Amino acid sequence: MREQTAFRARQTKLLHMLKPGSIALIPAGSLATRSNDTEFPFRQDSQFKYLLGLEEHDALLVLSNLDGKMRTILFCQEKNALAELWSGKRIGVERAKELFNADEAYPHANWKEKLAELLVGHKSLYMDFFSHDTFFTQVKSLLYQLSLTKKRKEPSPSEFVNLAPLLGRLRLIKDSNEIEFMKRAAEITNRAHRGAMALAKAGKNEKDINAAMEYLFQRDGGGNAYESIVAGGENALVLHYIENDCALRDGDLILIDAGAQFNLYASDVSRTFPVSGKFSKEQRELYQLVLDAQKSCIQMVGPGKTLGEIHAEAGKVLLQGLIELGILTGTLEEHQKDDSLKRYYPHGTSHWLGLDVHDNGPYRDSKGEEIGLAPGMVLTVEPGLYFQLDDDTVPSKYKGIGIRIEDDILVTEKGYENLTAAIPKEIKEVEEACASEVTLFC
Ligand SMILES: [Mn+2]
Repeated sequence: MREQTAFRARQTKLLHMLKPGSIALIPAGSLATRSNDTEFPFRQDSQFKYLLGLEEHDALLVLSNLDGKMRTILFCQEKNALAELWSGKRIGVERAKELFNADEAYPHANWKEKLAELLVGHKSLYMDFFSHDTFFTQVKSLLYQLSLTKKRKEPSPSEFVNLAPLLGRLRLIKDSNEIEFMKRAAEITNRAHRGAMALAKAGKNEKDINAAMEYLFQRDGGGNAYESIVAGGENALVLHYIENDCALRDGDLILIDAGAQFNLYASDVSRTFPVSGKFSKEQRELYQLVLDAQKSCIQMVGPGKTLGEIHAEAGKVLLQGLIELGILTGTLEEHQKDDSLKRYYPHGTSHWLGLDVHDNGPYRDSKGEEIGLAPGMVLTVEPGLYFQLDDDTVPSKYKGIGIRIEDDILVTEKGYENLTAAIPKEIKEVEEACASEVTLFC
């Protein structure tokens, strides 16, 4: 029940962000065709999910702020025995109204007629114009029809505002329910990464590890939050490698970027460990450097800090280490100026995390300034180093090595809480986890 209260609280917050005389439309996700008449498993739209816990497609949430009255109006599928026989239970209009404490609820089948009535009287319409194209086209046609009735006394929407930035701002700060879900996702991810460390060895394939992690994600939660990256050896040099089908070799590292979701809330974790269970000297040198950078960045997290400052810290530690290892010559300042690190570290250090693995929160405010961290925000910290095989600036002993270490960090009043701290990352812990046994089916 606590979660229902949270949905209502989020709707109210959003309603207060709308100009008086406004209506906001938030459609549920749609089914996506996989091939011919089969579909991908349904995944609820994140904006809709944030505002309402209904797990169904063919639904629409309407928020109205008119004449000082705030109303929540819900459209969803009607009960239908035959349809439910094929596709599963539906909550039904009456139960949904009650469960989600909506002011009004209507069958989704005739949403267009009812929405045309509801739109009248509102001056502004808020929706996410960059997704739900079909829905947008249908709404546009309703608005056009309404605009033709020029002699009607009440207005129809003639001002259109993008809803996504408003929801993005709200979604930046997680409430206690969301934090709880993200902690559950982190626990599942911990079990899966530990499983992967224990299972990986020469003779196994990336797909064995991928499938084992997928099983653990599904057993304990809601599957993966994104396509897992299980990259042995030089496959780690492809940042978004998802083929996951090569044999694992002794002497190689394996980079795994994989996270579970729980109640659609994502975790996003990378670990890199030796297939043999023991780091070589070169692997250890580079791994320790990435780990030092990651820990130094995490320690910075706290209210007021920015992702830019965190990224700069990662760059500083990595550059300093590369100079010490003799991979780079020259001074730290010179390399900071030339951005020479980009060659070995081409991605950012952090992104927002939440219902979307790259959560849709803004990174800059209306003045173009970087958003400062505040309690309740969740970000990743994921520095890495990647040494391409054909890069002649790299000593050959380091070529082909790719390392990334990533944790999920919650900003708190005093600093931070590392949600994924239980997943081994110190060299000793990682080697111990690699040497341990795992029982998958228990
Ligand atoms: Mn990430």
